[in-house]
Formats: sequence, structure tokens, C-alpha cells
Amino acid sequence: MFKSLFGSPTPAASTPSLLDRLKAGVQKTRTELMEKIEDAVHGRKEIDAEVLEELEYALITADLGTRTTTEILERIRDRVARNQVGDAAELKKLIREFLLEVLQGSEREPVHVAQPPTVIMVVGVNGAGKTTSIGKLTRRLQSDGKSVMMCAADTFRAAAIEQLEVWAQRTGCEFVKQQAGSDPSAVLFDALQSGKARKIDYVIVDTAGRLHTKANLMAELEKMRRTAQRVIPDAPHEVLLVIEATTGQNGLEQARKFTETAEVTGIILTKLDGTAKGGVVVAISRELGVPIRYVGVGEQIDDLLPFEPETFVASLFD
Ligand SMILES: Nc1nc2c(ncn2[C@@H]2O[C@H](COP(=O)(O)OP(=O)(O)O)[C@@H](O)[C@H]2O)c(=O)[nH]1
Ligand SMILES: [Mg+2]
Repeated sequence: MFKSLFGSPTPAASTPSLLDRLKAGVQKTRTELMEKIEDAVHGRKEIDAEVLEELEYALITADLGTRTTTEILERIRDRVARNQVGDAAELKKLIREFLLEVLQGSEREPVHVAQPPTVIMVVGVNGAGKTTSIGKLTRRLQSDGKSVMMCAADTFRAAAIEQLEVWAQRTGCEFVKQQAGSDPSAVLFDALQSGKARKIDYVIVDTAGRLHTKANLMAELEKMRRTAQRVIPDAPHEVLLVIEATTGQNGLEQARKFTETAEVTGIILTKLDGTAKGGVVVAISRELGVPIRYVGVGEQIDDLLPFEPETFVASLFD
């Protein structure tokens, strides 16, 4: 921080912290959730059944999921019975603690890769934000000094290849493609051989979100996995499932399908900026037992933030 001409500190010159960026990203969820919690306890002398009912509504509306909501309420009831919670601040603290526990419960260290490239497959339904997230992730890795190659294995539509290529040009990374309609596994094979020979740090693989049938899609992803292993035995090192925060609880079922067949190792939760239901982060990470790796908070190249339970919870409550 430095002093401006008139002596007041101007933080504008420094880049905003992760917490500040996340706060801006979850603004809608934060406002709604905090308002509802405040409303529930406002003017009440004690935390009674009515307050708890309103709290339940607040938590459900934020899309935390019924399981988490029920457990939070149980914990609150228990503490109330023992006279350990009296006001809104204490309630918030309790909810915050619980959410942090849940999110930390799904945390997992990223795999250690002995030899480059680290292979990251990106999966998820159409429109979830796969291609955009790959662009943003590439930028992130590059700013850590890593080299990146994108592999256009969503060969189902020509437009998908072109869209990824635009991101490759924007970030100046390596790019491997074939014609639209070609075998995704063939493109992947090419990319991995080239990435391995040239010791590229990361190969990020875009995949189709839809084929003629869902069964086709899952079979395709399995085939790609086997193909990857022919070039790099422990690949893919990460399979990131991209889910829109806006799909809410409905997205969970679809996400389950992917986690079952595609052996998902982490989640990229996109469009957190567009929803008041950001609590879905908790539901997803809990129900799938998979860590959230990144969250998308906008359409620009810098709008992908690493996910840390502590910072996320702070962005909602502090
Ligand atoms: N607001 C917002 N829009 C996003 C985010 N991530 C992706 N999008 C938009 O979602 C749309 C679909 O993204 P795309 O990457 O093409 O999805 P794909 O079909 O899964 O590859 C595009 O218009 C993106 O700009 C995000 O985090 N926030
Ligand atoms: Mg795409």
C-alpha cells in the first residue's frame, strides 16, 4: 500500500487479495444469506422454534442442501439447549464453523507428478464453462511459470475447437487439434506424445459435453482415459468436473454420473458470480466427496480463483 498525494492510503494500486476477489464473486450469496440470518434473529429474545424455522429457510435457499442444513440446525438446537448460543453473531459463528468442517472434509492434496506433463482432463455438460475455464486455468498456470498445451478433444462440434483455439491464441499456449468429427482419443494421443516429448508442464484436455447419447459420452471418456495411459501410465492426473453454481441441487445428480464413470478428482464450480445459491459449493463437495479446486467468478481470463475452504467461508461471513 502507498500514500496518495493527499496522504490517504490507496490500496487500488495493489492487486486485490484472493479474499476480496472471492467476496465480490459471492456477493449475491453473501448478501442473501447474511440478510436472512439477521432477519431470522432480529428483535428476538431467544432462539425458539420460529427462529430455527427461518434459519432453515435461509440455509435451504442458499442451496446448502438438506443434509447440511439439518445437521447445522441440530447443532444449533443442541447448543441452544445448553445455553451456548444467544445472538446472531454466535449463530453465524456456529454455521461458519460447521461449513468449514464440511469443506475441509473433502480436501485432498493434488497428485504429485514425477515427470511432465501433468495431464488434466476437463469434463462436464455443455455450457457449464469447460472451455472458458481451460483458458483461465492456462493463464493461472502460466503466471506460475508453467508451460501449457491445450488439447481440443471436444471434436463433436467445429465451433468447440475454434472456441478453444481462441483461448490458446489469447494465452499464447501450445495447441493440438484435428478436424471436427475426428476421434477424440486420437487427438489426445497426439497431444500427449507431443507434450511428453517436449516436456510441457501441463496438457489440458477439453472434452465434449454431449454426444449422441449419454452412454456414448461416458464410453468416450473411458476410452480417452485408456488412451492417455498408453502414453503416460498414471494419466490423467486430474479429472476436473465443471459444474455451474446456478444449476443448484439439480446439477448434483448429473455430477454424480460423471464422478462415477470419469473418476473425477476435483470440481471447478463456475458462475458463482451469477447466483445467490453459492451454498451449493458445500452440498457438492460434500455429496460427491470431491474437493472443489477452482471457482469461476466471471467471464474474463482472470476470473478463476483457487478454492480454499478458509477463504471461502471468510468471503461469506467476514
Ligand atoms: N458469469 C460467468 N460466466 C461464465 C463463467 N464460466 C463460463 N462462463 C460463460 O458460460 C458460457 C459457456 O462457457 P463454455 O466455456 O463455452 O462452456 P462449455 O460448453 O462447457 O465449454 C460462456 O458464455 C462463458 O463465458 C463464470 O465463472 N462466470
Ligand atoms: Mg466447450
